[in-house]
Amino acid sequence: MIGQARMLFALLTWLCFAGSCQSGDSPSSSTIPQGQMMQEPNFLVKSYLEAIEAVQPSPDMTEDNSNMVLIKGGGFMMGGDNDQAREDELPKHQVEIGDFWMDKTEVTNRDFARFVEATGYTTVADQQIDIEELMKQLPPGTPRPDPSVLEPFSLVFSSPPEGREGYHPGDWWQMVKGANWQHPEGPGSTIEDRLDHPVVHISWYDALAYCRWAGKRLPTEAEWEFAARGNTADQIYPWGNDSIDPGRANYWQGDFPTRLEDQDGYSKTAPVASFQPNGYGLYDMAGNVWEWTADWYHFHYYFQQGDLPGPASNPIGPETSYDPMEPTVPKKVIRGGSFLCNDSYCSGYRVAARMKSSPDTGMEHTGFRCVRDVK
Ligand SMILES: [Ca+2]
Ligand SMILES: [Ca+2]
Repeated sequence: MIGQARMLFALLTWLCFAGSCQSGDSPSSSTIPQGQMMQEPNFLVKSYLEAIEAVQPSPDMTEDNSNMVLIKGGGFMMGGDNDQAREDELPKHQVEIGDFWMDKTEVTNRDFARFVEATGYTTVADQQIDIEELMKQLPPGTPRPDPSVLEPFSLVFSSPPEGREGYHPGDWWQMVKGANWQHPEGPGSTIEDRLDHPVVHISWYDALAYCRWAGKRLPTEAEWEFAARGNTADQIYPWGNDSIDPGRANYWQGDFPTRLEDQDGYSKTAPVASFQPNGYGLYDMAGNVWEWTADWYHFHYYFQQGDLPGPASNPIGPETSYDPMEPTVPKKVIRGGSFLCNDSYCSGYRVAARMKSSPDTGMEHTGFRCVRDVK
């Protein structure tokens, strides 16, 4: 199964490498705000954008701020606060943010089920790739892939055996056919007892579609960090500078990725708002699931921002994406860490910590929350 999935990845990566989803800077769709979409999407991305366009905003949702917090804007220093800061979190630089509303919690399975029921939306992880369309995109003579390669799948965490050195993400991410938001661990698993948990296996496009239905949008990376800081300055976590402990957030205790001690009571997702909120009343800004932001990820973005003569005002991220670890794959920024983070591995629950993921990728530890402009 892994080999088949890798073949599919190779095909899709070729599409990107051939220029169909990387390079350029003009938006291809009114759905995607300026700066958030690259030109000439491939046939898969076009279909995702069309599905978003087809979503009609819900009149009930667009007037409802009941699960949201009004964040009063201001200036802040964006970027790493301690010696765990990685190169892409530096330099720390001035940013000014306007007022906005933000969801108090990550979007839950219950929320997402309402959206799917109202709109009939199908997530990326649920979709079968059209082999005829795929073949049209590939160079003449490309061998026709086995149809089983194109069956829907998503990435599910599984601890590798203990006792080895040098684990790699490929050792703990399994490509599971039939894994999606309704079946987080694959066929046979269910969300029936997890309706108040964050929805997972959500691609960036799926998150955008939900936000559109709710009359909201995804936060920019700067808005997300401003909100996570909870009206404090230069502190490492949403709660301040005290080290993380199992009473603070849903994260990984033990040795990642092989030994989970589970002191916080949750081996995977927790119900949203199971831990104390930050100073703005926002829950799970550290841990539980990673959260999509609107912005492209670029390794050097903060260097550019640090060179500006004054504060960046409501920045919307770079116009292109660059991850030196996978230079041919455009990625969006995700924030806040997940139930898989601990200090020895990613410390993603720091308010300044940045991570990235391909916008068409659903994973078991990634969800989102939305924001809304102040009228
Ligand atoms: Ca946990
Ligand atoms: Ca979170």
